[in-house]
Amino acid sequence: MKLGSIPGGGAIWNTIKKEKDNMAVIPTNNKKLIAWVDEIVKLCRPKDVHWCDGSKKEYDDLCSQAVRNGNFVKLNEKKRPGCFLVCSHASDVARVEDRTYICSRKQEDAGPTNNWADPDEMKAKLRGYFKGSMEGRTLYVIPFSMGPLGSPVAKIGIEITDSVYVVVNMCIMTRVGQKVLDALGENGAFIPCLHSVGAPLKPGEKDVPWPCVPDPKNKYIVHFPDEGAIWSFGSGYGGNALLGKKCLALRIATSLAKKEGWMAEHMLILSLTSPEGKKYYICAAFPSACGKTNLAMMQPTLPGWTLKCLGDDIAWIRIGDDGRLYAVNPEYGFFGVVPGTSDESNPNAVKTIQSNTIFTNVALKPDGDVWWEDMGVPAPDKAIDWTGREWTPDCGRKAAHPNSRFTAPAGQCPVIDPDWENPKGVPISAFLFGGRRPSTIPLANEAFSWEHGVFMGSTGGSETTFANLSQAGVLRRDPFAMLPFCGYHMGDYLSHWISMASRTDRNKLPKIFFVNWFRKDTTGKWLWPGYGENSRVLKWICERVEGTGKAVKTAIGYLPEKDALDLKGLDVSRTDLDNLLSVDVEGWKRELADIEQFYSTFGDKLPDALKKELEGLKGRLEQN
Ligand code: O2Y
Ligand code: MN
Repeated sequence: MKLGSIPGGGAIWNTIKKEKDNMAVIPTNNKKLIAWVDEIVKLCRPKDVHWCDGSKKEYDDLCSQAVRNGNFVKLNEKKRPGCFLVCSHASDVARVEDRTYICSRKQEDAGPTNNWADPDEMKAKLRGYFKGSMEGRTLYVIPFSMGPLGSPVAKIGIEITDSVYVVVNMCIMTRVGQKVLDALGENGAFIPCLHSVGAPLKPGEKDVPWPCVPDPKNKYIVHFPDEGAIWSFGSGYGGNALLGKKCLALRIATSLAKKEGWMAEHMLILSLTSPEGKKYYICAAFPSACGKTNLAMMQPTLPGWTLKCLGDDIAWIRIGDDGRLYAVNPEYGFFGVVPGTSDESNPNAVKTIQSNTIFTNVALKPDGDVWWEDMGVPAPDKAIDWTGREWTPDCGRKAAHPNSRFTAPAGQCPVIDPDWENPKGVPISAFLFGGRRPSTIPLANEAFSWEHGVFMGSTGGSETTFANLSQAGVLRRDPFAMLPFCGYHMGDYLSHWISMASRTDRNKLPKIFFVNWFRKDTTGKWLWPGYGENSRVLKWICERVEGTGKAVKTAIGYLPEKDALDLKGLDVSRTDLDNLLSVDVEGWKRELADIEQFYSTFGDKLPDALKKELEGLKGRLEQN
């Protein structure tokens, strides 16, 4: 819904609040919202204002406009119906953790793992950046809901942005439009999310394909957890700009969840149904580059088992009336890494992104379709790479950026679970933690107790690969895969996890497991085939939930007995299985020292329960 041009390049917002010929009324009577939009219009001085109604027509019109302006490329309608390619500026290709701030009133509330600045000083500084930042552009107001509308767990956000790319991506990733304003009503509360690419246009100036602030020092992704607000400036990419995702559904949500007694987690949600028809819901947290989206929609190789997907990135978890934990995916789409997506790694993602998908930073083929590395189909003889240059297979450059993305509606996933929009959520049977660990960590390991499971989650992490950092083989601990996404002190976050056992009947809590698909032998060969074969480990986990799976009690947890995994039809040698399922005592002693060092980061905020778990593990290993 367009509200016409603001006279004088954005001078008086009040004038457009009045009903005029060919000018619509503001589609809400929420006073706080109207006042906030008013304030931002005065600050950013856009040329006009558009309230998003979330309709298909609006989406189509915005995409067509972006094609005409040279921001989007329409893909071949026969090969990828309803799909577009967008290529970003070379300086704007990923989340920027070093420019991400948690501006709590007290610095100690942000903790040692977040950047912090005083909220008033940060606001004053950012006001300077936002002043006039939307000149020559349209200001879009995006009303969105994280979580199914009307669900008691849903949170309403309003994103103001000057980026058409952000609007259409938000329309895929969240529930957008008039229905959200209707749910908000006159007095409802919302989380204000302010975003600008920071590239005002002078009168007559031609726009660039991807407006942003190229200098990384002038990008800011800022959270104000005490008031519940987000301000993002200078980047148009992914987690920096689609503010419902990492900023609201994780950083702001973690701080709300702590106050309100629930959990906002960086977790996929899947369901697994046994051949007998028993259904289990599992939530899993892995650091990036561990195949989370692949696991979320995996095709089990085990006959008779069915896996369905409820979400691939974020889970909001609450205690239900029956005392069990229930998970809801607050998102509405997938924003997945493209390179490596193939029929082998993720056949269901390949089908999901066949239509109505926005591709960012992949290569364009002469036939109007897209291509990326490890797509499982031969490289084209020539293409236009993500930087807009001519590309050939022997040119020495990658055609797609390693962090290139697809944005696709979750409802298009062929294995979407029928309950993925259930407003109550689904009852969780098991939590899985994992990481990319070539040595020491076994294929699967069940915690002795809730506290031991929290210990496992808190010590999770991955060894870096050349793909994600220039230095390979360095272990980065990332508790619960939440280090970049927790909106408060990580030590308090660990205490919050521990506290869940006293908020409900601990026997009703999910069992906790640590898995590691990435174990290698001394020659560097993978010991486990991964992908659909991971269903064999998930089957054992379901059996443990039932109390039937066979396990041996060890110093580090319950490991599957050697014949406990269903390995029918799989060629894994006895030696490899021994390596995958035994305790490497010396490796674990080194692990202990590293965990102790890592835990010192949290100082006196480290919960006693975790100190006790560390001591317990030490004692058990000494007995070996
Ligand atoms: O680089 C970005 O902006 C995307 S980051 C992202 C996107 C989808 C799911 N998870 C992540 C992540 O960094 O965990
Ligand atoms: Mn993620």
